[in-house]
Amino acid sequence: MDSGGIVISRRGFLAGSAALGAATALAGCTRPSGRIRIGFLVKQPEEQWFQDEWRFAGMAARDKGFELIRIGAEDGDRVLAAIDNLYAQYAQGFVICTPDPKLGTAVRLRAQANGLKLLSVDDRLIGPDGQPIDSIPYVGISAAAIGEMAGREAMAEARRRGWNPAETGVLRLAFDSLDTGRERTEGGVRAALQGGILPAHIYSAPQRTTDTEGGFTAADPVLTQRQAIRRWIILGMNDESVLGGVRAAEGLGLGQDAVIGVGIGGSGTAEAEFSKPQPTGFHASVLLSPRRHGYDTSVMMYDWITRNVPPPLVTYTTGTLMDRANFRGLLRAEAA
Ligand code: FCA
Repeated sequence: MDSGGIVISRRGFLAGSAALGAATALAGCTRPSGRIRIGFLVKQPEEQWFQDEWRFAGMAARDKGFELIRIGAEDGDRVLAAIDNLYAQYAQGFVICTPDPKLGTAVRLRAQANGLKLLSVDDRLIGPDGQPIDSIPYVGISAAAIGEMAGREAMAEARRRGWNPAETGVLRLAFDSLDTGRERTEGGVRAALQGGILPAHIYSAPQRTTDTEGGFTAADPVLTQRQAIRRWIILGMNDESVLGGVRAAEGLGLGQDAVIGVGIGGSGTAEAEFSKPQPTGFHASVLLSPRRHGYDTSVMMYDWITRNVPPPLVTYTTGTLMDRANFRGLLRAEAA
């Protein structure tokens, strides 16, 4: 790990190289402006959830008067380069949803070497032993409870439709390398089993990516192989994954009346689906709070930097069931 002396000489080096372009821009350790700068790194900047997190972080920046530096970092190299960059831009801390939890130690060391405070959101950073790094504050969803909520709603809808659980299959779009992903879908499966689905009718489809394409590509071969099952519940770690499964089912002739997909997220992906004039197999979602994950995390970081109040080590957030009937009201309330 870098010593304090090395950190100072890094600042001197950076100031020196910047001075080639702008002689007076940076001088030693003084900041070009007195404003607080906070980075917000996300793993999938094109996903609606992360756009929403950034939007709410931007509101916090406006309310508190700090500068927000938004960075999309889709792999480890970019994360580490981004942390160096934040240092070069005189940021004092950052919030991160990592592209890979296994970067935990590297991210922690790089933040420390650059004197940056670090808070992780959504996906928890893990250490070499595979366990969460407890010393890094984390804000994430109550994954198991929210997954169970999705599974319970799917079973309730199956009952409303008069489906026989013994003839219903559950497609679990699985991204088990991510703890929050595994806990969500395992929770969903638990609720399905409690509702009478046969253990032999739980089919896991491993995803390579957690976007709609990843969900589609994982679901398609499993549904193709199991054409004897004509009624499906589709669960996954987020709306995009479940939507991919729903689209794959449609491609095999399994439409709204044969599919009950319940996602997790509730942002633009679910909203677009619920806004269609005809219902699809994407039945419901659990609405998460991008305000709590974007606004509140940024304010926690701001308070840590300006008042030396460290965030709680772990914060779990809840979700609300959202469907075609209530989505407009719920989204209005979240945006207010
Ligand atoms: C993870 C998922 C996102 C979102 C977030 C809360 O990062 O990849 O889709 O569900 O947790």
